[in-house]
Amino acid sequence: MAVPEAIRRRVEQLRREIEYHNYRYYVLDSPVISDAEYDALMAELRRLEEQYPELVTPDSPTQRVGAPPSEAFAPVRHEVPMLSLDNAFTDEEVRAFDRRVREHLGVERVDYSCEPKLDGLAISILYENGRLTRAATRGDGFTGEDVTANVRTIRTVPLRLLGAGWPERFEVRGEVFMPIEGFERLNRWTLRHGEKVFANPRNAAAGSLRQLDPKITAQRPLDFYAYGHGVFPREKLPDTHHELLDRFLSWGIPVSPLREVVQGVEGCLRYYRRMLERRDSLPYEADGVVYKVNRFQWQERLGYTARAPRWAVAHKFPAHEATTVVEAVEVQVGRTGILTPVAKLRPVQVGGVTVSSATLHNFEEVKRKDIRVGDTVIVRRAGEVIPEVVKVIVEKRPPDAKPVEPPERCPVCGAEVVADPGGTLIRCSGGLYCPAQRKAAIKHFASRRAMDIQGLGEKLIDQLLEKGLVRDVADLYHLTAEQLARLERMGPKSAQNLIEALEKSKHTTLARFLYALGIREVGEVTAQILADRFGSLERLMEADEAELARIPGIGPVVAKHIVAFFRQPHNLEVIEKLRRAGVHWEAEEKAAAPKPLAGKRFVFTGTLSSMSREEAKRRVEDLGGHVTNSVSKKTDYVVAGENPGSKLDKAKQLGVKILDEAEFLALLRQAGA
Ligand code: D41
Repeated sequence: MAVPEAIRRRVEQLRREIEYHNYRYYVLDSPVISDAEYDALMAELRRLEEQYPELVTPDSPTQRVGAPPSEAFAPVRHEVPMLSLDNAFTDEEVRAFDRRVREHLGVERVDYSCEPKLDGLAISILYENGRLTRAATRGDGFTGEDVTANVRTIRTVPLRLLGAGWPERFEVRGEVFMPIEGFERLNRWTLRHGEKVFANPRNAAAGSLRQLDPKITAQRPLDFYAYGHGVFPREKLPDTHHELLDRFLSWGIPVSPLREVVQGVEGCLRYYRRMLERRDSLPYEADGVVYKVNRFQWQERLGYTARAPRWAVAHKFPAHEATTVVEAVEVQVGRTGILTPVAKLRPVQVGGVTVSSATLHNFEEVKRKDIRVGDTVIVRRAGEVIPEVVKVIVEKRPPDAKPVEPPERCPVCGAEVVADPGGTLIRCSGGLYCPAQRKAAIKHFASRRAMDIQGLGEKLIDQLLEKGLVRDVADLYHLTAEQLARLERMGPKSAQNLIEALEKSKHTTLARFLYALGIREVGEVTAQILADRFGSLERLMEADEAELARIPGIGPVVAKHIVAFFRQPHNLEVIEKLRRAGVHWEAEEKAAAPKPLAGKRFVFTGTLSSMSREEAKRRVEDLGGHVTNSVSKKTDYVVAGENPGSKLDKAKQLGVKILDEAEFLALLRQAGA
């Protein structure tokens, strides 16, 4: 059957596109599409070539393992080719892989060795008589580049092996990668020194390893995990992949601490789900997990296709990056007046979530990345952070793309825009006269951890401000059920509920009240420290900068903001109005009780067997401590119960003190609860 002309043309077009993207990625280190889009192009080409084998040519991108090596480093011919890995994107594809493996071997069940798939670059390291003698990149799988001098600078890669029993001559294969923290530090540095920032840790690792001056590589925070072998005498191999990795470790070669042997495909899929959950708290980027038939004998029976082993597959996580178009840039006014540019995007799926806007952080960032309206951009959503624009694909810029200028006046109230003393930020000078700031202030005041006014949402606040029913937070307490019932989407019942919620919120604590006021830099924990220290609002309002700055955990900047806040006549008026409306808190007796956990920040993860999460939270708070939801460098303790989640990983990563349930109970007892 003749191949339709349209198919012929499409195949040619796919090849040309893929070749171009290979060049952008491998030679220029500057891709213009995301990995997921590249994978999709390759998958389409492979599918068409499978359907019409007569179209396959030796120079098709599907017929080679990677990209050509570049000229700068001496070429190294791999004695054992460095194959690539097949990808699976769905559970179904993984099940099909497992089925093929079992049918080929004629067995019921296979044990797989699983490990995270690090997003770095593959290298092969040769050890001779226990010494590192050569290291090479993967290149096109057959010929790589000699990067020995650079790999020698990676501190975790042993130059001499430990222990005993290693073969006289063998190769370790693994991934060189850059941990996220080091990547961010590196980018802050390159930014300050006016150098090019790296789009992601993978590019940073590749760029660092391919430095012509190893002194530069030595300053880069590179790390390495081994995941396999190249040259290796058959008779010295253990029975399984997992045992080989254990041996590597005993010789001082780092391997992933998350590697695991599982039974059958269901074990693989469970491993995948666990790793996907932990993905965001890992100290490095992982773009999936890899399953390998554990038994070497079985690996040998399965063998290889032209491209990849039949005994291994990479199960990819949803992509972190996608390309889309910037349709507009809006300016948001925050509670403290900071103007933040936000890109409105043509909606796109990123990592399993639809993304339609991305923060641009500040106008300096917009200028640095040269983001214009109409540009095609790569967006990225990693970890728990807000989506970001990584870079512009300048090649796709339409002629009428519009540059983004920082506004000279606040887009909401028209007040003059002033530069923040820090430099990068700009701020609306309208203060509480700016409706946007007023709205944000009211929203903050009503929020759950502040005055906790249930039912007072953003839409309602909009209406109250528009109709002039509320100008400041104190006006909330003068609203009547009749006024509320007349608003859109409100009936007599919800109006009455809101009045009751307002009434209930009047009874609060000094810490919550201070937090609700929205003083700059005074978050929940600082508010608690102030409440504990001063016991009353009056005492706090009398304190001067020096006294405040002496308090542990406060500092001079916060002290300045507190004093400035209480000097504003408008703020004093609002506070007075709030108290007249009946806002009150437990007085000083309780504040005077001892607070042995004052200022300490706790995070809970997992289930406690002796008490509920609420109970634990209350007991910590009664002792002056504070409970937050996410782990940061400021966290003092992470309490881990049964089945802890990713917060535990994060705590380990940041070196935060971890308490098990018994230790937590001991701490409470010691503190006198
Ligand atoms: O973490 C990785 N990126 C990783 C890559 C891994 N954990 N295991 C891998 N295993 C292999 C085989 C099965 C061929 C030994 C790999 C790769 N290959 C690989 N990385 C780049 C190309 C191939």
